[in-house]
Amino acid sequence: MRLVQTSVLAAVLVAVGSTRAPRVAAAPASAPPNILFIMADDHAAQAISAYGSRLIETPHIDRIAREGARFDRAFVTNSICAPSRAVMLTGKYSHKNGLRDNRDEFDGGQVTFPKLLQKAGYQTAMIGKWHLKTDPTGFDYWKILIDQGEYYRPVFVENGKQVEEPGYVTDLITKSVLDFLDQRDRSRPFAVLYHHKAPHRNWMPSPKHLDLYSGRDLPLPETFWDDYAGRPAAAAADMRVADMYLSQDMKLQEDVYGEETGTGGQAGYPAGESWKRSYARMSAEERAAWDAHYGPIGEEFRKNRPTGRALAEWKYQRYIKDYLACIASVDENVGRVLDYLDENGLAENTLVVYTSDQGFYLGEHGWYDKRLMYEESLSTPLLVRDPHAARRGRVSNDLVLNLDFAPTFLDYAGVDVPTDMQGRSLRALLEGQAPDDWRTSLYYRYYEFPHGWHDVRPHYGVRTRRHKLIRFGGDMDVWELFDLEKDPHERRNLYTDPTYAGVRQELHDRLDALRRELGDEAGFEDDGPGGVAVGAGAGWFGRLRRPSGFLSSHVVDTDPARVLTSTCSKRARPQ
Ligand SMILES: [Ca+2]
Repeated sequence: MRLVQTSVLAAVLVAVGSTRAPRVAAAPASAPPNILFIMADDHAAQAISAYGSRLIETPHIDRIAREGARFDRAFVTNSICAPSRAVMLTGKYSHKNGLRDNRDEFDGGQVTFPKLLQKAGYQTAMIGKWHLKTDPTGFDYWKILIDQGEYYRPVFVENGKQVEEPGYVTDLITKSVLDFLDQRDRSRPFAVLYHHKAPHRNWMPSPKHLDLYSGRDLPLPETFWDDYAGRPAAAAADMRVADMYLSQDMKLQEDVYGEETGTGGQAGYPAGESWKRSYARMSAEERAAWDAHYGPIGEEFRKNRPTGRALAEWKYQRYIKDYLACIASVDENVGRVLDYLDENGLAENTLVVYTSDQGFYLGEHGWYDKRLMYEESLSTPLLVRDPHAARRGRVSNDLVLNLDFAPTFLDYAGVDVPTDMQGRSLRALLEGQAPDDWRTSLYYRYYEFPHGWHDVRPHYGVRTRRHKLIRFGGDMDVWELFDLEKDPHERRNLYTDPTYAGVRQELHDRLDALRRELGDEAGFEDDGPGGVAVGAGAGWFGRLRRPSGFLSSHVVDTDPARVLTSTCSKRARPQ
């Protein structure tokens, strides 16, 4: 398997190298920097020690902050997987790039930063989680997981061909990145998108990290038992830790848990079946390690079966430990790649970015998942190491967005940023010179409703440095206003508080202005799948496209024999 895979990669690189005339000089002193864009999936800043995590040490990820810069106010424009990725690729909001929620397909015909880098002479690669349904475009080499991908024995699509690889996904994605770097065209700079699946639900750790948190419990977040008073959309969201599946999320076997004790985000989803498929992907050796770890947990659960609050808190411990153990693998693998850059003389001219596609709830407000415009999911970790920056360890408090990534990469590469990109390069901020006209507020919009999962109402809003105004739609019309300085956990909705009347008006004006400037004046009535045109899609993923009108497009199973039936199922996997 490994030999076959390596030879495919080598063939691709040789073919590409022989047909493309490099336009960028390779002289190290003045050459444009290489770009290593590392992204994890659902990795909250609360689980990075550079951000002061009280849950985990992430020494390798921290290195990027220590030797580069940390952004403390980095946010996304639409807090969900595929839309966030589309924003990063295009530098445009969801209503402009056409991918508003996970049901939409990415129009690969549009301008993206990898395409522009490739045109400027970069060798471009996309390795890991892609999740945009249509085939990647703008890459010399791509090797992506199908849909959400699997933690064990994942199936990749490598430049259009399926390859199943034994082992653990985070290690395998890293191995592919190192293979690419080893075999790259050394006459050109590279731009590698190194995108992990982890720590996405259902948080399956590597065998080597299963016991990382055994024998100790982690602190419950202050807002775990939030009553959602004054926030009906929060109360209606189906993403509570208390409702997680005992099978798919907690990894208990059916003979132990008997019946599920919560909706898990979608009542009636056959979580037990899904869990059996994930478990079956492991080798005998991997399964033995898993059984050794989860067997005693299941036995204890069977003996002292918790209920009510105790069950919710038990689920939180199970959830957070597995989530963090997945991050331990990500951190270790980021270290492998940083070491590779060092050992191969590449660190001195490689821009390294570490981020996530959005933040995540680690029990705050009683939740897991993302989507909402509240701080934990609106924000995202962002660490950037510019090897040429004058100062190390810089911390930025400027309001930055995932919208800014594409202009930033282009700026560093010396490529003109298209005028219709809506973000701004972060380069000046990284050099400690925030422009006077840097943004003081940001616009957010979430679309995915009704969807079948999580019941988060569509909403849009504005966040300034201190306040936030949100409007929820769908089957409700509710406004929320928060004072982030006095109420950082966003528990007091001040929208009707007379002392905030002036602030409320200012925020309304700001929101209206942003919607006008950004060209998004559509109301909630225009939401829904199929509302925007998509092109391309004629590639590998195009062949798997669902018939229109289905609730979800998520592939349940990556077994090629079953994949076509699975895409037509309404039973998407937990997302
Ligand atoms: Ca995600």
